[in-house]
Amino acid sequence: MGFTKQFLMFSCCLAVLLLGATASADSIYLSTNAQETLGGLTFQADDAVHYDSVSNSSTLSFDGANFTAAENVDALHVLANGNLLLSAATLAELGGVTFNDGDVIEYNPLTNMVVGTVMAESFFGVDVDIDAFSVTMDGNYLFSTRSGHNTLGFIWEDGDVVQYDPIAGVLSLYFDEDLFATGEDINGIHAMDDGSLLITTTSAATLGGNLFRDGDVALWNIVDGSTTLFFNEDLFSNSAQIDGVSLNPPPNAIPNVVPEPGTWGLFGAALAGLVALRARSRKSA
Ligand SMILES: [Ca+2]
Ligand SMILES: [Ca+2]
Ligand SMILES: [Ca+2]
Ligand SMILES: [Ca+2]
Repeated sequence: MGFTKQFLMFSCCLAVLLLGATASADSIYLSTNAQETLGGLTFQADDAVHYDSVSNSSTLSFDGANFTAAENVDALHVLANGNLLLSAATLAELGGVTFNDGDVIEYNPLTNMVVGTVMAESFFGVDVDIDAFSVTMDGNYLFSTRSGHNTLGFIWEDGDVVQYDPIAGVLSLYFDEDLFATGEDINGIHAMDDGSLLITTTSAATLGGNLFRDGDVALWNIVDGSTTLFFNEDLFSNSAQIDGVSLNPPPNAIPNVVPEPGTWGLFGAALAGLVALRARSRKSA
Protein backbone atom coordinates (compact mmCIF):
# COMPACT_ATOMS: atom_id res chain seq x y z
CA MET A 1 0.00 0.00 0.00
CA GLY A 2 1.43 3.36 -1.03
CA PHE A 3 2.01 6.16 1.39
CA THR A 4 -0.76 8.31 -0.14
CA LYS A 5 -3.33 5.53 0.26
CA GLN A 6 -2.18 4.83 3.81
CA PHE A 7 -2.38 8.52 4.61
CA LEU A 8 -5.90 8.79 3.18
CA MET A 9 -7.07 5.79 5.20
CA PHE A 10 -5.48 7.23 8.33
CA SER A 11 -7.17 10.57 7.68
CA CYS A 12 -10.54 8.93 7.19
CA CYS A 13 -10.17 6.94 10.41
CA LEU A 14 -9.11 10.07 12.27
CA ALA A 15 -12.07 12.01 10.90
CA VAL A 16 -14.47 9.26 11.99
CA LEU A 17 -12.90 9.18 15.45
CA LEU A 18 -13.06 12.96 15.78
CA LEU A 19 -16.66 13.08 14.60
CA GLY A 20 -17.53 10.37 17.07
CA ALA A 21 -15.80 12.21 19.89
CA THR A 22 -17.42 15.56 19.25
CA ALA A 23 -20.94 14.61 18.15
CA SER A 24 -23.12 17.62 18.73
CA ALA A 25 -26.20 19.25 17.33
CA ASP A 26 -26.28 22.48 15.34
CA SER A 27 -29.01 23.60 17.67
CA ILE A 28 -30.24 22.72 21.11
CA TYR A 29 -32.95 23.90 23.50
CA LEU A 30 -32.03 24.21 27.15
CA SER A 31 -32.88 25.73 30.50
CA THR A 32 -30.51 26.41 33.40
CA ASN A 33 -30.93 26.53 37.18
CA ALA A 34 -29.68 30.13 37.43
CA GLN A 35 -28.98 33.20 35.31
CA GLU A 36 -26.68 32.35 32.43
CA THR A 37 -25.36 33.86 29.19
CA LEU A 38 -25.04 31.80 26.01
CA GLY A 39 -24.60 32.99 22.44
CA GLY A 40 -24.88 36.63 23.51
CA LEU A 41 -28.22 36.15 25.29
CA THR A 42 -28.64 36.40 29.06
CA PHE A 43 -31.54 34.42 30.47
CA GLN A 44 -32.99 33.22 33.78
CA ALA A 45 -33.81 29.87 35.40
CA ASP A 46 -37.43 30.09 34.28
CA ASP A 47 -36.56 30.72 30.62
CA ALA A 48 -35.87 28.23 27.83
CA VAL A 49 -33.47 29.18 25.06
CA HIS A 50 -32.66 27.88 21.59
CA TYR A 51 -28.92 27.91 20.87
CA ASP A 52 -27.55 27.81 17.31
CA SER A 53 -23.95 26.63 17.43
CA VAL A 54 -23.32 27.57 13.78
CA SER A 55 -24.02 31.26 14.34
CA ASN A 56 -23.18 31.07 18.08
CA SER A 57 -26.43 32.86 18.86
CA SER A 58 -29.37 32.21 21.16
CA THR A 59 -33.05 33.13 21.05
CA LEU A 60 -35.63 32.97 23.79
CA SER A 61 -37.95 29.97 23.25
CA PHE A 62 -39.93 30.45 26.41
CA ASP A 63 -40.04 33.64 28.47
CA GLY A 64 -40.25 32.89 32.17
CA ALA A 65 -41.82 36.31 32.65
CA ASN A 66 -45.04 34.60 31.56
CA PHE A 67 -45.16 32.91 34.95
CA THR A 68 -47.14 34.81 37.57
CA ALA A 69 -44.11 34.65 39.89
CA ALA A 70 -40.44 33.84 39.40
CA GLU A 71 -40.03 30.12 38.71
CA ASN A 72 -37.59 27.53 37.49
CA VAL A 73 -38.36 25.44 34.43
CA ASP A 74 -36.89 22.08 35.39
CA ALA A 75 -38.04 19.90 32.47
CA LEU A 76 -38.37 20.82 28.82
CA HIS A 77 -39.39 19.09 25.57
CA VAL A 78 -40.13 20.66 22.20
CA LEU A 79 -42.95 19.13 20.14
CA ALA A 80 -43.07 18.99 16.34
CA ASN A 81 -46.01 21.40 16.36
CA GLY A 82 -43.86 24.01 18.10
CA ASN A 83 -45.54 23.67 21.47
CA LEU A 84 -43.40 23.15 24.57
CA LEU A 85 -43.80 20.53 27.27
CA LEU A 86 -42.74 22.09 30.56
CA SER A 87 -42.47 21.25 34.23
CA ALA A 88 -41.67 23.74 37.00
CA ALA A 89 -39.69 23.31 40.21
CA THR A 90 -42.54 24.45 42.46
CA LEU A 91 -46.27 25.16 42.25
CA ALA A 92 -46.50 27.50 39.25
CA GLU A 93 -49.06 29.60 37.41
CA LEU A 94 -48.86 30.10 33.66
CA GLY A 95 -51.51 31.47 31.30
CA GLY A 96 -54.04 31.38 34.14
CA VAL A 97 -53.40 27.70 34.84
CA THR A 98 -51.83 26.45 38.07
CA PHE A 99 -49.83 23.24 38.05
CA ASN A 100 -47.65 21.22 40.42
CA ASP A 101 -43.93 20.46 40.26
CA GLY A 102 -44.81 16.88 39.32
CA ASP A 103 -47.03 17.95 36.41
CA VAL A 104 -45.88 18.28 32.81
CA ILE A 105 -48.00 20.71 30.82
CA GLU A 106 -48.19 21.51 27.12
CA TYR A 107 -47.75 25.21 26.41
CA ASN A 108 -48.49 27.06 23.18
CA PRO A 109 -45.97 29.92 22.92
CA LEU A 110 -48.02 31.66 20.21
CA THR A 111 -51.14 32.03 22.34
CA ASN A 112 -49.46 31.99 25.77
CA MET A 113 -51.92 29.30 26.81
CA VAL A 114 -51.56 25.96 28.56
CA VAL A 115 -53.07 23.45 26.12
CA GLY A 116 -53.34 20.57 28.57
CA THR A 117 -51.63 18.31 31.07
CA VAL A 118 -49.39 15.61 29.63
CA MET A 119 -48.48 13.93 32.91
CA ALA A 120 -50.33 14.66 36.13
CA GLU A 121 -48.59 14.33 39.49
CA SER A 122 -51.84 12.91 40.84
CA PHE A 123 -51.23 9.81 38.73
CA PHE A 124 -48.42 8.74 41.04
CA GLY A 125 -50.38 9.09 44.26
CA VAL A 126 -47.31 10.59 45.94
CA ASP A 127 -45.54 13.95 45.89
CA VAL A 128 -43.17 13.66 42.93
CA ASP A 129 -41.24 16.47 41.23
CA ILE A 130 -40.52 15.67 37.59
CA ASP A 131 -37.09 17.10 36.74
CA ALA A 132 -36.56 15.66 33.24
CA PHE A 133 -38.99 14.76 30.46
CA SER A 134 -38.85 13.64 26.85
CA VAL A 135 -40.95 11.83 24.25
CA THR A 136 -39.64 8.88 22.25
CA MET A 137 -40.15 8.40 18.52
CA ASP A 138 -42.94 5.92 19.24
CA GLY A 139 -44.78 8.28 21.55
CA ASN A 140 -43.72 6.93 24.94
CA TYR A 141 -42.84 9.34 27.73
CA LEU A 142 -39.48 9.30 29.47
CA PHE A 143 -39.03 11.08 32.79
CA SER A 144 -36.84 11.44 35.85
CA THR A 145 -37.80 12.77 39.27
CA ARG A 146 -35.98 14.84 41.87
CA SER A 147 -36.14 12.04 44.43
CA GLY A 148 -36.53 8.29 44.32
CA HIS A 149 -40.01 6.83 44.80
CA ASN A 150 -41.81 3.62 45.55
CA THR A 151 -45.33 3.90 44.26
CA LEU A 152 -47.78 2.01 42.07
CA GLY A 153 -45.70 -1.08 42.77
CA PHE A 154 -42.71 0.42 41.00
CA ILE A 155 -39.44 1.62 42.50
CA TRP A 156 -37.10 4.12 40.91
CA GLU A 157 -34.22 6.40 41.87
CA ASP A 158 -33.54 10.06 41.09
CA GLY A 159 -30.84 9.02 38.62
CA ASP A 160 -33.08 6.56 36.75
CA VAL A 161 -35.03 7.35 33.61
CA VAL A 162 -38.49 5.80 33.71
CA GLN A 163 -40.51 5.06 30.58
CA TYR A 164 -44.29 5.35 30.50
CA ASP A 165 -46.27 3.82 27.65
CA PRO A 166 -49.52 5.82 27.63
CA ILE A 167 -51.28 3.25 25.44
CA ALA A 168 -50.37 0.09 27.34
CA GLY A 169 -50.25 1.86 30.69
CA VAL A 170 -46.89 0.34 31.56
CA LEU A 171 -44.07 1.87 33.57
CA SER A 172 -40.62 0.44 32.98
CA LEU A 173 -36.99 1.28 33.67
CA TYR A 174 -35.35 2.89 30.62
CA PHE A 175 -31.99 4.02 32.03
CA ASP A 176 -30.50 2.66 35.25
CA GLU A 177 -28.73 5.04 37.64
CA ASP A 178 -26.35 2.17 38.36
CA LEU A 179 -24.69 2.90 35.00
CA PHE A 180 -23.09 5.95 36.63
CA ALA A 181 -19.82 5.41 38.50
CA THR A 182 -21.57 6.67 41.65
CA GLY A 183 -25.13 7.65 42.57
CA GLU A 184 -26.33 10.64 40.53
CA ASP A 185 -29.48 12.71 39.97
CA ILE A 186 -30.48 13.17 36.32
CA ASN A 187 -32.13 16.55 35.73
CA GLY A 188 -32.36 16.72 31.94
CA ILE A 189 -32.93 14.18 29.17
CA HIS A 190 -33.76 14.00 25.48
CA ALA A 191 -34.66 10.82 23.60
CA MET A 192 -32.73 10.53 20.32
CA ASP A 193 -34.25 8.89 17.23
CA ASP A 194 -32.40 5.61 17.90
CA GLY A 195 -33.32 5.46 21.58
CA SER A 196 -30.02 6.87 22.81
CA LEU A 197 -30.27 9.65 25.39
CA LEU A 198 -28.97 13.12 25.97
CA ILE A 199 -28.34 13.25 29.72
CA THR A 200 -27.39 15.99 32.16
CA THR A 201 -27.04 15.63 35.92
CA THR A 202 -27.18 17.83 39.03
CA SER A 203 -23.46 17.39 39.77
CA ALA A 204 -20.34 16.10 38.05
CA ALA A 205 -20.91 12.52 36.97
CA THR A 206 -18.96 9.73 35.30
CA LEU A 207 -20.86 7.77 32.67
CA GLY A 208 -19.40 5.46 30.05
CA GLY A 209 -15.92 6.22 31.35
CA ASN A 210 -16.19 9.97 30.76
CA LEU A 211 -16.63 12.74 33.33
CA PHE A 212 -19.35 15.33 32.68
CA ARG A 213 -20.12 18.52 34.60
CA ASP A 214 -23.60 19.67 35.65
CA GLY A 215 -23.63 22.17 32.76
CA ASP A 216 -22.56 19.60 30.17
CA VAL A 217 -24.89 17.40 28.17
CA ALA A 218 -23.70 13.85 27.49
CA LEU A 219 -24.84 11.67 24.63
CA TRP A 220 -25.30 8.13 25.93
CA ASN A 221 -25.33 5.41 23.28
CA ILE A 222 -28.05 2.88 24.06
CA VAL A 223 -26.29 0.15 22.05
CA ASP A 224 -22.87 0.05 23.69
CA GLY A 225 -23.20 2.39 26.68
CA SER A 226 -20.48 4.70 25.37
CA THR A 227 -20.72 8.46 25.91
CA THR A 228 -19.60 11.62 24.14
CA LEU A 229 -19.79 15.28 25.06
CA PHE A 230 -22.82 16.77 23.26
CA PHE A 231 -22.96 20.26 24.80
CA ASN A 232 -19.99 21.86 26.52
CA GLU A 233 -20.53 23.94 29.67
CA ASP A 234 -17.58 26.08 28.56
CA LEU A 235 -19.96 27.81 26.12
CA PHE A 236 -21.62 29.46 29.14
CA SER A 237 -20.34 32.77 30.50
CA ASN A 238 -21.01 31.56 34.04
CA SER A 239 -21.19 28.00 35.31
CA ALA A 240 -24.89 27.41 35.76
CA GLN A 241 -26.10 23.86 35.52
CA ILE A 242 -28.44 22.69 32.78
CA ASP A 243 -31.77 21.45 34.13
CA GLY A 244 -33.73 20.99 30.90
CA VAL A 245 -32.69 19.92 27.39
CA SER A 246 -34.39 19.17 24.07
CA LEU A 247 -33.60 19.01 20.35
CA ASN A 248 -35.66 19.99 17.34
CA PRO A 249 -38.15 17.21 16.68
CA PRO A 250 -37.28 15.19 13.57
CA PRO A 251 -39.59 15.63 10.54
CA ASN A 252 -41.14 12.20 11.09
CA ALA A 253 -41.83 12.76 14.79
CA ILE A 254 -45.32 12.26 16.10
CA PRO A 255 -46.74 15.79 15.73
CA ASN A 256 -48.82 15.83 18.87
CA VAL A 257 -48.63 13.03 21.40
CA VAL A 258 -50.65 14.81 24.02
CA PRO A 259 -54.09 13.49 25.01
CA GLU A 260 -56.99 15.91 24.97
CA PRO A 261 -56.88 18.31 27.94
CA GLY A 262 -57.99 16.68 31.13
CA THR A 263 -58.07 13.14 29.83
CA TRP A 264 -54.78 12.15 31.38
CA GLY A 265 -56.03 12.42 34.94
CA LEU A 266 -59.13 10.37 34.22
CA PHE A 267 -57.10 7.91 32.18
CA GLY A 268 -54.53 7.61 34.93
CA ALA A 269 -57.13 7.04 37.63
CA ALA A 270 -58.96 4.45 35.55
CA LEU A 271 -55.88 2.47 34.74
CA ALA A 272 -54.49 2.44 38.26
CA GLY A 273 -55.95 -1.02 38.75
CA LEU A 274 -55.14 -2.16 35.24
CA VAL A 275 -51.59 -1.00 34.86
CA ALA A 276 -49.14 -3.80 34.44
CA LEU A 277 -46.32 -2.52 36.56
CA ARG A 278 -43.03 -4.22 36.30
CA ALA A 279 -41.66 -4.49 39.78
CA ARG A 280 -38.00 -3.88 40.04
CA SER A 281 -35.47 -5.81 41.98
CA ARG A 282 -32.64 -3.31 41.62
CA LYS A 283 -30.01 -2.97 44.32
CA SER A 284 -30.79 -6.50 45.38
CA ALA A 285 -27.55 -7.97 44.07
CA1 LIG B 1 -34.37 26.02 34.57
CA1 LIG C 1 -40.81 19.73 38.07
CA1 LIG D 1 -33.83 13.22 38.63
CA1 LIG E 1 -27.39 19.30 34.74
